Amino acid sequence: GRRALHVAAVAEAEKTAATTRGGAASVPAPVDIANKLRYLFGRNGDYTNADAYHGTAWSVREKLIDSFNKTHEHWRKEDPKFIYYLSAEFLMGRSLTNTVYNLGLQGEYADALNQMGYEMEKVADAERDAALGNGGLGRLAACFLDSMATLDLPGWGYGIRYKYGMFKQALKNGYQIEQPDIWLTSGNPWEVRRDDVKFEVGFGGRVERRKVNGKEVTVWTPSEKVIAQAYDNPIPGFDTPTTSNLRLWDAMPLTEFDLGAFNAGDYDRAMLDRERAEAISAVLYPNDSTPEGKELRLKQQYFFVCASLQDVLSRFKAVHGTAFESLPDKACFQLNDTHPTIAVAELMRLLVDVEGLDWDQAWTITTKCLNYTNHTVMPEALEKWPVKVMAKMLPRHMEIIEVINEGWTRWLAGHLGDLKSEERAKRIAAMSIIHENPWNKEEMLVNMAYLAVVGSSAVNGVAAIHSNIVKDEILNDFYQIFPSKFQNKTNGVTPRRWLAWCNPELAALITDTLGTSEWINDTEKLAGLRAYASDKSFQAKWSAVKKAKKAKLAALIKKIHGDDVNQEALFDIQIKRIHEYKRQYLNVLSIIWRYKQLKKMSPEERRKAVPRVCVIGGKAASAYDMAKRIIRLVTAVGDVINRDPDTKDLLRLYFLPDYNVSLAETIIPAAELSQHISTAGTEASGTSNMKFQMNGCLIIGTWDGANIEIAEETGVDNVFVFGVRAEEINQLRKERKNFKTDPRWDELMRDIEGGMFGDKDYFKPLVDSVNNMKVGNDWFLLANDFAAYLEAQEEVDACYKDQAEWLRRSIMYTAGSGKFSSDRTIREYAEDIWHVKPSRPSA
Ligand code: F58
Repeated sequence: GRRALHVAAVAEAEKTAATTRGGAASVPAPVDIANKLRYLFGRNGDYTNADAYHGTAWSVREKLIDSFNKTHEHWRKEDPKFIYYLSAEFLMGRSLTNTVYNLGLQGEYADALNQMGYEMEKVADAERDAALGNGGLGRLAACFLDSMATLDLPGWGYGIRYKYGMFKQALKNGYQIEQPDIWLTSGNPWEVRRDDVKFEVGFGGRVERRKVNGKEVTVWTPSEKVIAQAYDNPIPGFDTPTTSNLRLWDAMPLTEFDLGAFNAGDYDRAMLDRERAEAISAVLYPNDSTPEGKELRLKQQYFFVCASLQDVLSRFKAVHGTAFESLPDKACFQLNDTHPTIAVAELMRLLVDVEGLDWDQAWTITTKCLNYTNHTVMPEALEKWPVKVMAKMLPRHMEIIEVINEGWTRWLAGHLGDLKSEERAKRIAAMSIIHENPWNKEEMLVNMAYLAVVGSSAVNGVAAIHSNIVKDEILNDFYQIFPSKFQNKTNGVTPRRWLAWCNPELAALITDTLGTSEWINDTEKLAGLRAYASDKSFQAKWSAVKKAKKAKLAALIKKIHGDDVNQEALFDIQIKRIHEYKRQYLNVLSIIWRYKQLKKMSPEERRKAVPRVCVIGGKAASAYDMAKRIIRLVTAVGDVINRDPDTKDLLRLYFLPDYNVSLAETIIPAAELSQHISTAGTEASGTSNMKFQMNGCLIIGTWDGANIEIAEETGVDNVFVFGVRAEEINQLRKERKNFKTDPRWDELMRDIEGGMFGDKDYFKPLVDSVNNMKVGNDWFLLANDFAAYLEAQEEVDACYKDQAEWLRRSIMYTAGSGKFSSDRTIREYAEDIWHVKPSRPSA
């Protein structure tokens, strides 16, 4: 069996000494894998796929570290300007496949595993996702790291090494249940603990003024201190010797163990410090777009920002001493949303209190070094911390923010000097970083977005429409004062993970057709596919790849739900966090409508209908009640229609639990239609829309986020666009009470309320949320877009019946996806905001 094969393979491989990318002769991969299993895990043959994964990963790790070391030796010598991407989330997913492909070791390791009797794909499947993020924002950070390394840009990510990442979602009787994500138990081959890189991080305590050598200094004495321990996660670029770094911080107690308390018999107290410290990096907050105002979250934010800034300053000082005026020439920080915004106050504290710079000099440096990206228009997601909480946890930072705000409002008073005093006071109050809680006049809040804008050189949104909303609405007051601070940087995704590696069949076809694989890091070359969009023989090959990917998704559905699905059906997908503004509910309503139409049809009419397999996936924040009801509606509707003998050949609906990066890598290549149907003006950008586009998946969507730019690049007529425009939303919301709903809509509401899918009482709030127009409900305007959506769905069916046209469009999508590589996005950040230049080590 496997064992004999394995022994033979090792013997064979030992005879032929291979060389690897490092250039140095090294042990052949099968031998190395076996050695890793033998000496790290005490195993000797007869491995499971999971064993084979660990052996392979620990072998690949060494090549990665060689590349990492070379890169950093080079950067140390060159001392280029660095970009530090500060983010509370990095949604990395799996690393094995990405690493071997990016390092060009795919063939070598696939062969090695084959010789040993294993298949790379199955082995790779044994890896657990690193799910240190919620959704789009976290995955964007991961794509950015891939592009930064691929473009040889000196840059690191900085974040938190959560012990538990995004919760695992399971279904129980069709309801979401959350399970902890225990991802580190079998060890993590993709990280290196840096025992020499640790920093103290303090909380609470008191602030005093002291005279030192005749100069007044501020001394903060925290009441609680923890250690931030660095873990490095090497990030391999593609087709370059560059391997950069994601440095994540783990929280540890200052003293391992309170021996005094332990000896006195108080074991619990002895453990207390450890628990308190470890709590900081214990778990990722599983909210999307509605952050919880919990103190622990602020603690997490300060924890990683404080450690990261100390780390950067200590490296800066090792080379440049205290010449801090040149810090902005050597370092800049991108704040991924407001989560790391405490960096404004922390950099001021480090420069003024610790390094002794005067305030104005420190402020000039700070504002030159920081930049801020906004990812949301949801007002509830714009972070505000109660002054009380901040003052208790970070007393010195609260003082610093007060001083910043005094300076800012004073400056504003001068700047707005021409206004009448009443108007001026109003404008200043509206822009004050510290302001009253509008819902509770007793409480004062620190507005983190305002602090980020005032403390940064550049502020950007993540798609053209979103950046305009940031300028014209969310931060309009600030835009009027600093118009040139505001920019757009349309998101992108890495074409490595999201096309080349997750869809190697399509990648091979593209490379064959274009006669080059250069499109993998120059996606504009994909435009060359336009010439083949109507070519019959190319369409046939294109369609064969899609079919093969659909078969894989069908197998997954079979594994999860036990059902065989019609692989000739249109595969219709909506995968993303569950949120009212993303309107999965609208999708379900149209599925119910389709079901009802099919039920009414004669057998002959049914023969003409386009069969569909609909898939919905996504997690609901644990406290987001309405989102959980939406999931239950999906599963309940699926339970009815998937079993109905009249319709089950023509329509299916499956909820795929535990949607994550790896699942996306299987689903996206198989998708023929994907849904991006947020209320216009609410989805900042979306990034899965770009991944679907790259994989030749047609889009049904609203005129929102990056959908707009995708339509422009693909040809607007190739996209199923429907619904009201962002400019109309405010007016439509005002007219809500008089809105006359479509009779089909009313019918569906009655169906759900009447118990057509069971669980009447549980669905009641869902019906009320969109159907009580008198009280101004349906905030996300599902009813307004309902008819147009059904019409767009009919266009989809008509188009699918014309396979030549469908395939032409599909090819046009991939051909038009060049703009949405995160390489393009990162190049724009590097040129317009960071002013960081490539620095490539020699091979
Ligand atoms: C997402 N935001 C946007 N937030 O919704 C999406 O349109 C955009 O494409 C993406 O960012 C990247 O720019 C998002 O994912 C979060 O997950 C936050 C996590 C922490 C709490 C607040 C929401």
